[in-house]
Amino acid sequence: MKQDVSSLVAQAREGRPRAVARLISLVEGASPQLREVMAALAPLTGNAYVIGLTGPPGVGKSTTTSALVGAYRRQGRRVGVLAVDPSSPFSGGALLGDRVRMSDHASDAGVYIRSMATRGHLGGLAWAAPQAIRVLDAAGCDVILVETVGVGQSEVEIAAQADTSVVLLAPGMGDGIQAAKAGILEIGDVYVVNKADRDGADATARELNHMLGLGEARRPGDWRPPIVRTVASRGEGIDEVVAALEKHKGWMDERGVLVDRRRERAAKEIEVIAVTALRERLADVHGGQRVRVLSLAERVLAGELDAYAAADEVTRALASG
Ligand SMILES: Nc1nc2c(ncn2[C@@H]2O[C@H](COP(=O)(O)OP(=O)(O)OP(=O)(O)O)[C@@H](O)[C@H]2O)c(=O)[nH]1
Ligand SMILES: [Mg+2]
Repeated sequence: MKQDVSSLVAQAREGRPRAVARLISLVEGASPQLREVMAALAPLTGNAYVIGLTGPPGVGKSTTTSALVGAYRRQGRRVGVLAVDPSSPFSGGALLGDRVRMSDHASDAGVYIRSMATRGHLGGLAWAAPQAIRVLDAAGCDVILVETVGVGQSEVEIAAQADTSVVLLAPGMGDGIQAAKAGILEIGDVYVVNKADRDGADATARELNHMLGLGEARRPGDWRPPIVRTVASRGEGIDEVVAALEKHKGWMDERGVLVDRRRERAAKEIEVIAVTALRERLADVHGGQRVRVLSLAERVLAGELDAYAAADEVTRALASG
């Protein structure tokens, strides 16, 4: 259904949850109106502080997110929550539990909560998440918390879209080595050892501290990710997490890192969109490009042309429209 984008955007600006929901649906479903939506949102974005939370299943991300929402609401800030599940083709289902954990905030007009799954076609969630973040940003959220389930490559990619990445671990999850394998030791700006009420939290924090130190070649003034212990289910340590986030934000502002990160992210986003568009043109079975590729393939098979030279012809043709 065609929607009046400018009126939706105006309503989202006023904080109307239904307008925000519609805009995110347009984004998630890769609607043909996406371009119009993004063009309308562009001048309204760039104000929100985006915090990513990632970590193994069940570690306490949603509980921590919910506690952080409470902390930021007490500061009077408007908060957006985006729960993304790269492994699920369905929006909602797997995240039902999160809704329950977030239900404390369900009636708060200063909080907007949304879950997303891998629906949109182009580049999946890694591509859709930043657009949804923009919607929440334009809608006036001061802080946006992005919870990503799991610690695989796509989660790491989504985490990279945050201004500050929080990596959560809990005792007894075979921590260190697994964390290193998943690449999350590179992306954390703040580490949280949750479930500190359980045995082994100290050992986990020690191991993490050791592993973080191993790759260390820091210069004076570089950021050293702090490790914060929490019992999220009781709200313990949450103020310390907020303090660590503020400190990281301050450090980024001071050193120009925030601007650098955002520029880098925008550059990646442009690349993904451009490459996706090119790939679609290349794969268009009815169009000339497919025919061209097949005829080049014949010549490669016949030994008349090497694959690199053939690829050069394709990129030249795509570039010239
Ligand atoms: N003992 C203890 N349990 C906790 C703590 N924090 C969360 N839990 C419990 O751990 C379970 C999982 O918490 P969630 O917040 O749903 O974890 P999650 O990381 O969001 O889980 P997924 O989204 O499924 O990956 C729930 O039963 C929580 O109540 C804690 O600090 N201590
Ligand atoms: Mg969760």
